[in-house]
Amino acid sequence: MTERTLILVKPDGVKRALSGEVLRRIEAKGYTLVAVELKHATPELLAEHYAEHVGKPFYAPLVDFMLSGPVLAVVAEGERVIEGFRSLAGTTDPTTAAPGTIRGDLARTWDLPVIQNIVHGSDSPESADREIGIWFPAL
Ligand SMILES: Nc1nc2c(ncn2[C@@H]2O[C@H](COP(=O)(O)OP(=O)(O)O)[C@@H](O)[C@H]2O)c(=O)[nH]1
Ligand SMILES: [Mg+2]
Repeated sequence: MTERTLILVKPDGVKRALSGEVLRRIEAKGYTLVAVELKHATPELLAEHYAEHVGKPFYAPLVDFMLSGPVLAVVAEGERVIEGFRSLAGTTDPTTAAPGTIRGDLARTWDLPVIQNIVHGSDSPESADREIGIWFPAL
């Protein structure tokens, strides 16, 4: 079943010039790019995007981090792309993310309390629909 997912190259990835590397891995896996746009988040947009995390101890540092520079917003399409991209991304903590994954290969902890892990990927079809609507309302 073909589906779509929302991927973000977070400000750390854009600053470190890894946007192309992330796009390369998405395409090399065989997924199709549907939309790619450099955007600046806002506090309001992030409160929607990270609704499940509002109020958690790491929410404020996470928002500061996500506002610290542009993000590359991407919609990718393919068979089971939601799970597939999460697998390409690796686990949340980049220190222990598996080598071979984007986070495992390219990210590490620089300055807590922010976990800088290069990418975001939707975690379910419901999240993907919701997040694509937030970042690309015209799609
Ligand atoms: N400092 C800190 N940041 C976190 C923590 N958990 C999550 N984050 C950050 O918040 C983002 C969203 O968290 P989550 O949805 O759980 O992880 P993801 O789906 O793997 O990105 C993560 O990618 C991290 O950047 C935490 O325990 N501490
Ligand atoms: Mg998540």
